[in-house]
Amino acid sequence: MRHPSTAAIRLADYRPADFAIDSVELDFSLHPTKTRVSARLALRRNPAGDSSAPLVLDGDELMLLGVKLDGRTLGPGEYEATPDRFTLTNVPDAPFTLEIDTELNPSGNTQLSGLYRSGSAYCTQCEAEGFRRITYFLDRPDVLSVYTTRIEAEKSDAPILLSNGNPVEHGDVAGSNRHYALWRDPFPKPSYLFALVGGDLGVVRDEFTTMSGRVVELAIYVEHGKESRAAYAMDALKRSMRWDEEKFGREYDLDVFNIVAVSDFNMGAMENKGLNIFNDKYVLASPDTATDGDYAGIEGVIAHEYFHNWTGNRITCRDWFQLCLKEGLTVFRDQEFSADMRSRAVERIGDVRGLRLAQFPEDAGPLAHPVRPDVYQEINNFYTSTVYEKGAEIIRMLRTLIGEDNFRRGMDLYFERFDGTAATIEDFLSCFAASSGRDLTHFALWYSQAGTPVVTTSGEYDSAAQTFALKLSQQTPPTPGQSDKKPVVIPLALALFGENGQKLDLVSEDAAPTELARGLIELDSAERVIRFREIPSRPVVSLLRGFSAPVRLEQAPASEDLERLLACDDDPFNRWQASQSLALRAIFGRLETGALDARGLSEALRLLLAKAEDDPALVAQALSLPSDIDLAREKGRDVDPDQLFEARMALRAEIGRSLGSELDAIHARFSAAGAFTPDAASAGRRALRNVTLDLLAAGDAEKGRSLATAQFETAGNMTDKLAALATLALLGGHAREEAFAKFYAQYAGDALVIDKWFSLQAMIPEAATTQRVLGLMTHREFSMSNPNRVRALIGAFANGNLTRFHALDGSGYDLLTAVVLEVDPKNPQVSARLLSALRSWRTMESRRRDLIEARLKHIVAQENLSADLRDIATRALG
Ligand code: B3K
Ligand code: ZN
Repeated sequence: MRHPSTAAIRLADYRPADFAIDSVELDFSLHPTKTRVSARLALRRNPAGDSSAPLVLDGDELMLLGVKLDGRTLGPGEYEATPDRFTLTNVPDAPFTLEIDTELNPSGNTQLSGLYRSGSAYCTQCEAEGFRRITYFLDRPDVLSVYTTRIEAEKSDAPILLSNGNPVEHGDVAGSNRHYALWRDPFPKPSYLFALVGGDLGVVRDEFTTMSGRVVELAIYVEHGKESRAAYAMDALKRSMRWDEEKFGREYDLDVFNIVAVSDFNMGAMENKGLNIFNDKYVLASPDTATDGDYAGIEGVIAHEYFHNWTGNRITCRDWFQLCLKEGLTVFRDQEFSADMRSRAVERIGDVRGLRLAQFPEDAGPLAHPVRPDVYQEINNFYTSTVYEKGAEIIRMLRTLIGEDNFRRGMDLYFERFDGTAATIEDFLSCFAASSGRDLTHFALWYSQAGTPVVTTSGEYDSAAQTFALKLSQQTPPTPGQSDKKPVVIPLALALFGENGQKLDLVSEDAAPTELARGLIELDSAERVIRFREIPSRPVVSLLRGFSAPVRLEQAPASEDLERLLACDDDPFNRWQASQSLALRAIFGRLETGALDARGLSEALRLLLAKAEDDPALVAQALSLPSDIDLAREKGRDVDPDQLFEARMALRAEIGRSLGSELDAIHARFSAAGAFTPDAASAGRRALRNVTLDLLAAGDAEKGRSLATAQFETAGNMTDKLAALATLALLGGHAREEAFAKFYAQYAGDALVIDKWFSLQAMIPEAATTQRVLGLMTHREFSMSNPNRVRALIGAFANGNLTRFHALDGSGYDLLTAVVLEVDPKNPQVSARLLSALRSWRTMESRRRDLIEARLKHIVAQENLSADLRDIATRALG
């Protein structure tokens, strides 16, 4: 067990390392329980460091076998070594070599950090601080070294031996059943990008010719028998490589690019130089086993990890506070890639849905932190949607503010100036200040100030003067450690529409000509009023178009205005937003008055359905009503999930009933024909058909049951099959149980598909579900040691089933608490992540709040909690 660190790490305390490690030679002799690692480090004092400091290397649960300094074995008195630290006080002045031998037990490594086993394969995960679980090292991102890695293993056990960089040689070890492979990575890199894989794996190969004509050999390694499921990932990889050349001028730099899919992985994937290691969920897909969502996820994650080669690897982070330097930027890049590959509007809607679902609640609760935090206890807890998704929104705002050309020139400058270095947010911003000539000092506040700004707007029309005064104000609520907030720079994309839906020219003396010409208002103070002239009638305001800033918009447009926007706005994002705002209005209206008025929404959706062929995916998004999580977030306080659920179901049923015949027609007309293809257009048609099925079933359960059962039986792909099963899951009864049984019988043993089966059951909004989940925890395909299984069953229950998780008898909280405490000694990253399902507990109504508080206190009172879990539980209590 890792020792809970006591001291907080602060950005303000950063100082350069006292030593540089120019090269690292690693020699691994793989064995399930006794792997030997010899590390040979070429060290010298760092001129920027403290010239009298001892050499202190990081370790974590290490077992030292021996150490040599410049070839001489050191005696016990000449150094100090504990499992988590190696100290050498008498350091030579001249550059020196340290050889360190350690022994590891990969099979016993259940944290999945460092060198561990997934099935029979050996693999590594070193970000953020896993390399110190392999050997003693300056395990920090600003120590860049050139790595050479030799791996030796039993031939039959691990015929495949991979590491970073290019293959140098391989061969048999004379007089044994063993063989070896030698890899060399010429690009200096931090230790967190080190990777090694050994195992008996199947492979899919391809090649890519770069823009300068170099041929790169590509390979994706998967479990034997799953090779055909890697075809889509390979295709996505090649498209990513081409896109990065075309959009950012970035060419790949090694002779090979390898991807390995493993089934035990703490997160999605890892961008190790030249050897990406993936959760197999983000590699494996076939029409029978993967949904359209899975395909999109694979495309996005393959691209994300590939793009890290430049934004993360060639330019890395000076320290972990700068994590968003690589993550926010790379998310932005993968979002843009997906937008180019698919529908830009639908991609944007999906990204904003995700931001609001995960990041907004984080920013509004006790775990809120700036995109660049200034203090942490456990860095693993800062791989958050704030760092990733809000980090990406900052980049997007930057591009919006300075324009595409300046943005691209700023990126070019960034690569030119900082290639091969470990950089900071200041370094990054300086490039855009230079390319655009704009002072970005105020803009930089987005990185250091936490919380979601609230933008409040109101408008006043003066018919006599033909003017429209738009009043804008901003305010950011306090967050932990930051009570006083300053105004930030908010780019607000704006259009005004006239009576007949025509876009009005923006004429005003209160805004800069460029703001008016671009339809982009910059709100950088607490308040601003802009009086528009020559407005012939009261306009309809379309604000925050394309979601131009990660803010909450408080405005109270008349319902007719929203209906008009839904019909005529030329910004597809705001068309969709209007549908969601109307739905929220209907639901909250019902909560307040008991009556449901969904006429306006129904009529607007009816018009959309009539034009469904134009953009099925977008119409599907408009028909996807807000979830319970959306409602809880919008309510913000005294949340009672039962009430929200009831009102939401009432709206679904009403829409299903009133649009019955239109929905029926769409469901019939969009039925799948021909072979499955995963492209966005086909996926959009399936999405529309499946959301109509869901609404039809909400309006008429009997009809829904028969349509869903038929679709379940005949579906030719996983998207349609799973959508039918999800509909049946909500409808209940015998048909549901039969379908779950059939689904299991068909896919038993196919772990990624069985995860979907676990999740759907965990999300059934019925009282019996908690028992069902407890039962499934003993299912033979469930395992507390596999992160995907735990997330599929327990994560889905805690995050996707608000009524049952928040049951008033506390049974949902008890279930989560028990699982978190069971998982923690094995895998702290997973337990800490699971517990963050409780991060919005203060917004619950008082009875639930008390129940949760008691569980959090119970957790904090345990001895031997991991640092990860203790940090989350303590901060959650606040
Ligand atoms: N950089 C990794 C995340 C590592 C998480 C370590 N706890 C994956 C990614 O963002 O691409
Ligand atoms: Zn990343």
